[in-house]
Amino acid sequence: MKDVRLSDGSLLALSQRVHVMGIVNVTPDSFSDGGRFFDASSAIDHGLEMVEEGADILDVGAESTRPGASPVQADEEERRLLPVVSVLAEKARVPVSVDTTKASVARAALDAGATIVNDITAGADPQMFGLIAERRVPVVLMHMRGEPRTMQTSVVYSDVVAEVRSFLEQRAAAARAAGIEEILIDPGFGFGKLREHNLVLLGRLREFTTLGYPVVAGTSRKTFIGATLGDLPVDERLEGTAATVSLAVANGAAVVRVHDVRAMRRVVDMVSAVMEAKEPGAQ
Ligand code: HH2
Repeated sequence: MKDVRLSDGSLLALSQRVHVMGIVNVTPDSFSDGGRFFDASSAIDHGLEMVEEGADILDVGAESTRPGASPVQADEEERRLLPVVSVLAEKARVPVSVDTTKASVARAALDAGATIVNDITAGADPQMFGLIAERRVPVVLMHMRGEPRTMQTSVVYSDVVAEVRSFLEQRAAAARAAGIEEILIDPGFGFGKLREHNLVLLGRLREFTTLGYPVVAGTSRKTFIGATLGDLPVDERLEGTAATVSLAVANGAAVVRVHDVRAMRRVVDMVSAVMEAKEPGAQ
């Protein structure tokens, strides 16, 4: 696993350990922690607490992407994001990524101190790749079918792993052609995928690592977990999330994007220890 270089020359040491990306939602309608961290100071406190709990990256987002969510205007997104990004960038001791699909919002967040862009549309905004290349920051490219409002309505794949993989390969090539050097890829659990598609993607996550980019897995508290365990509500998906995070790490994920940092840090470290284990005395 190669490390990812940030624009200040520091590294995301993915070769050293699987990174836990803590989710900071500054949205009134987020699917999993809807509105709890909507005001800036609670979002900041929540982010700082996640660093204490072992987060390696904080991912700050202000537009809910849950199925059926409505889009947020750029000025509103910035109004929510920037106060949180600027304080966390100063105080958090870990890199802050901005979860946005808009280049103008990404630019403002980078100016406020974010050092990674997490784009669930993999650069659909025509200005996005140019901005990221110019600022020399890493990007997370995610696969999504359709757009959040409509994504669960037409979900047909003939081979979900091959199709998602080939999309990410193409977007990564486009990002490189635009001059972006540090790229992470993400199959986009829950984004335009049926429950079974998500399960297959998780079971075969290893196949994405052969593209040569670090793989990000964002399964935390998602609907396919609730559905698999008998319609469990979002606040009862911790064990299911732990199972998916374990499998993601066992199948080669370099970064897991999670809400429950304390618990998932332990899950990640436990699975990593097993994967690295050598018999005492063995060569
Ligand atoms: N999932 C969500 C948002 N951003 N980014 C990446 N790279 N991968 C993901 O799987 C991913 C993502 C949705 O989760 P959440 O942020 O909890 O909810 P909401 O979109 O309602 O804010």
